[in-house]
Amino acid sequence: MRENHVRKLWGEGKAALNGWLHIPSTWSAEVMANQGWDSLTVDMQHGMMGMETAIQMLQAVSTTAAVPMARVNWNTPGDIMKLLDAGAYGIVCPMIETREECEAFVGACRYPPRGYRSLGPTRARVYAGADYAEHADNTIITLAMIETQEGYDNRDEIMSVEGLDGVFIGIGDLRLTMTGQAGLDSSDSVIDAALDELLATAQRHGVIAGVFAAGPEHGVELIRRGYKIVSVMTDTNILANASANMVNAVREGIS
Ligand code: 3PY
Ligand code: MG
Repeated sequence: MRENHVRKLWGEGKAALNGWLHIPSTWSAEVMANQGWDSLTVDMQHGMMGMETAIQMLQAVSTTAAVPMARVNWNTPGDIMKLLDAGAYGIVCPMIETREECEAFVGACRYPPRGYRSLGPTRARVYAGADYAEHADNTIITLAMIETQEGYDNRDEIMSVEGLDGVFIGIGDLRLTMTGQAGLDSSDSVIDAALDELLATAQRHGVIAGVFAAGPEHGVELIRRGYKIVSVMTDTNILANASANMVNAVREGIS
């Protein structure tokens, strides 16, 4: 079975730089995939794509070495299994708040006897190899998002679920539920303390911790602190910022 490069990086003690795809386009996914990201996540929760476009974007990403991953829009086993069958090498599941929810998520990603995933890796075995079903449980990455006060309070129970590879912290939702404030503010001391505590809990349970960082400097800082999969901005933000900078540069030049 094709190796999961993100797992390889973790085995070497390194962090993966993960890009985040919101634009419903195989072309923008392919362009992003050619920029050196270790992995790319098709975000079906806040991205603009539906299932068929998401599957085609996974195909576009897998024309490169970037690891194709997906965030589902909720903890729904049918969608998780379809994305895995389509070749997603990792699933990020939002809003995990309890041990039971985490067990249901991880179980959907693992074949019996470890879980209850149905057998039928239609595209996955083309992308990964004929021995996919034999090795999938040890290759596919499961990342449960802790991003609410309740998830935070239940962090120990969530992180001790058998077969969970890691947690992924959604700073936006965590900040909203902890402080009532919207936005990813890297200087928020409540969230900064929570990020330290979540990382320490993950290290105690032997699972990795990932995070959606507020910006490049915050991403660097979190990787230095020990976060092992870090997303910085989305394809939409990157396009908007680069475009605005270019327009402003030309306008300033002619003013
Ligand atoms: C959050 O910040 O809440 C996320 O889910 C990142 O996309
Ligand atoms: Mg979120």
